[in-house]
Amino acid sequence: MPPQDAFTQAVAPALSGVEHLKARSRLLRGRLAEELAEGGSQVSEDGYNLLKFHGSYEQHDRDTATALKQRGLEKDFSFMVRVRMPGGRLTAAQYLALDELADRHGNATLRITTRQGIQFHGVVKDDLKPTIAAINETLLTTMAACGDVARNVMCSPTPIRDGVRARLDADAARLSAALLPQSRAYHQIFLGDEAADGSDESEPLYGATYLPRKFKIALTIPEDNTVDVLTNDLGLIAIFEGERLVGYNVAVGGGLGMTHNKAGTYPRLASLVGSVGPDDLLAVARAVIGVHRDHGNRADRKRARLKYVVDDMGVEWVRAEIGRQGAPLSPLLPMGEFAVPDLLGWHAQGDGRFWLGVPVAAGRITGPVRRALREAVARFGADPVMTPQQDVLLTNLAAADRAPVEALLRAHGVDLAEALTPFARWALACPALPTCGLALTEAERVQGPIVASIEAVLRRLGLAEERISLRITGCPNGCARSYAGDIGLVGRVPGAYALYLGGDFAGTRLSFKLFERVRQADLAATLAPILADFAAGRQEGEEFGAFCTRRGPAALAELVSAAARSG
Ligand code: SRM
Ligand code: SF4
Repeated sequence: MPPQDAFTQAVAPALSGVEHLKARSRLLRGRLAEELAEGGSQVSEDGYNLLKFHGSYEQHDRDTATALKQRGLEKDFSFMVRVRMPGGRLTAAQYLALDELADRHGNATLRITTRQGIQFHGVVKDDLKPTIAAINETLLTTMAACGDVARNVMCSPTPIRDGVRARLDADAARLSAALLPQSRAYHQIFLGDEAADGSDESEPLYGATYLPRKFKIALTIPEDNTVDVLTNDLGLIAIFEGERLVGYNVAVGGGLGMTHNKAGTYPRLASLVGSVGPDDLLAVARAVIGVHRDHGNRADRKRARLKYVVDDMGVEWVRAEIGRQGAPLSPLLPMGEFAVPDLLGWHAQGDGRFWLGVPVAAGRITGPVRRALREAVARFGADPVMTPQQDVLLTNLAAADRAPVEALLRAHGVDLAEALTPFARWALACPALPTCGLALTEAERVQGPIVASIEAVLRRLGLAEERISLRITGCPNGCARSYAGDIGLVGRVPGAYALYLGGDFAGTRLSFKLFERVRQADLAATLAPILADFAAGRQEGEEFGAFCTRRGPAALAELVSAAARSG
């Protein structure tokens, strides 16, 4: 934190409770070790907030909460545990270990996250330490997977074996390692390192109160914006000439979370502010983190993300401040347009081996899909990569393995990419109910029926092969990046969604809200006249999001009203 004089201290708004907690936590320790050793199924509020920094959230099963309360019983508490794994990469052995852990301590599912992580749900309090210790034994960590720090670093998942991807992978791993907190609290609390008592520790980058809020980084190349780079606090776009890295274009201040009816909270795409050279990656990441650390709002957590600093202080100021923080920016490097490749199905890696992209509905690896993936990874040694589209790529497969891998997946009844319409392939949904404490509506559990109802309209209109992205979230926080796709459904009240349209497939334009509340049962009928107008009146090569933006909200709303009047 910058030094504060008496005047700024007197007029500065009160720090939020979480700021006080971090300050007195002895670098993320608090009473967590004691609380985890005590009985019961929950942790205290302080414990809840500190646990996030170690990669876990206390949750309860919202399906059973009311019935349990009526019977005078405690809610069904458990913990979500999130694995930090830059670029979504796992070895076959790591995947199998995580899969086994899902049975031993979780709810027998693995959940691929929209940031290429893996989550366990349903871990009871007594199992939290053994779960985290077991994850560490696989050489993965949950440290800083959540909390007011730099989270899992996203990276282009495309497993092409060339110098470009090798450099990106190495950069993502380097960034992730360099930005971990230095506190050994995690080792003391979860890994039994008694010597790590904090007496000789400091946090040179974050400081004792860490960041005002979460901080997200994605690294990619323009040809692969599957990571939605501009929705991150810091987007790094590597520019190559052939396989020679020229430098990184730097985008700051992306973020999607907002609160219904809270003015001054909104989604924002990151602003491109300049570039740095090939050796300045860590310096620029530390500098942008420094801007957030020193200037982010520590009084109101709903306005604490870096995006609000960028808007409140202005892009020019932020650019200069990044320089003052140690990473002077050069002008932007020329770059091509963003594109989003389709990674599902079979692809050559470029080294004589192949990957198979397997669709996983809403990222939930469960039932037959889970059994099939486990068997394919165990028998063929495929190293899995988690994608930002919540799918899994089975990589490093030999040509001779292609037919047996496919046969194995089919034998388990897994739908391969070609069995799905583009609409189903590109749909995302956040977990929402029953685990997410913030969910206002369902998301993951209604993805299937919502996709099916809109698919029927697309088929009728001859649009079944059209690439249109659908993103469903159970609240306005935007965990499935609902404001950055063609169609966004944002949970409003139980059974009803705000409808957003007009984002683009490449991730360069946010959508606009067309309707405040549409009942789930009415979604397909509401979209039908708009899709019909698109089918009839689109311009050459125009995508659905671009069409919606060109027509504008008033004209689209009128189409829906006219259809209602006539029908
Ligand atoms: Fe998220 C909070 C799940 C990606 C914005 N998010 C949550 C919590 C932890 C709920 C809570 O605070 O109690 C959710 C846990 C649900 C559960 O049962 O598991 C949750 N977020 C997820 C995941 C699992 C969704 C998914 O479908 O995969 C994603 C985990 C990513 C990871 O591996 O780290 C996830 N969350 C995102 C994204 C997308 C992204 O980063 O690419 C966003 C929008 C981008 C952004 O950060 O603005 C996102 N999550 C939020 C927010 C809003 C933050 C804000 O600035 O207002 C919250 C609420 C909060 O932080 O207070 C939130
Ligand atoms: Fe929960 Fe809302 Fe995020 Fe969905 S978008 S996981 S409901 S916080």
